[in-house]
Amino acid sequence: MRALVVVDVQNDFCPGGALATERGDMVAEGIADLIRDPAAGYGAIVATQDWHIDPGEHFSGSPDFVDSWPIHCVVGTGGAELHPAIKDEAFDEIFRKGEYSAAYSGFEGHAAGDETVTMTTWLRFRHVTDVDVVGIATDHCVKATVLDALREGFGVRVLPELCSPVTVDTGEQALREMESAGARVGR
Ligand code: VGL
Ligand code: ZN
Repeated sequence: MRALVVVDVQNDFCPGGALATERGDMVAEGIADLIRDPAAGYGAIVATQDWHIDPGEHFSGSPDFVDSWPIHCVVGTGGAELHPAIKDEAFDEIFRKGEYSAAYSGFEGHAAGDETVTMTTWLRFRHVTDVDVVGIATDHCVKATVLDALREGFGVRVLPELCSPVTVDTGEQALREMESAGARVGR
């Protein structure tokens, strides 16, 4: 059984947002098409949200855009909401991460519907063996989520046309890292 994992497709990571990535809107529209495609054949479709309250040094007034960032995805703000193209989709679950410290991987999060449930537990309970990972940012949260999924023993594909990087170079580098770790890049 294969699941689709939609990583951090939130307004702050899209054009007009606090930490915008160039391809954000395109990727959101493409993911919406995939979710609505009955031929895609996913047994489950989940999303993650970067979900900050007071994440310490993850926020900085002088960010380096590697380990520190402008204020983004603050709980209760529009920037933390899912992109309009996907916000009304019926995700089977949403996993939120990063309340009080940086958390790049969706596997560090917990289910919106039950704080005690992690993504690993949730996916295994539903007999998910394989995941397709898409979303934002290729070079940060997508990469971290893919690497954790591999460590947890899932078969992993990352769909690069449905991912948006912070920078093109670090995005390409991240895809190579995911591939060397055992992910398939593309279908
Ligand atoms: C992310 C930077 C800071 C991400 C989250 O979702 O890739 N990037 N927080
Ligand atoms: Zn963040």
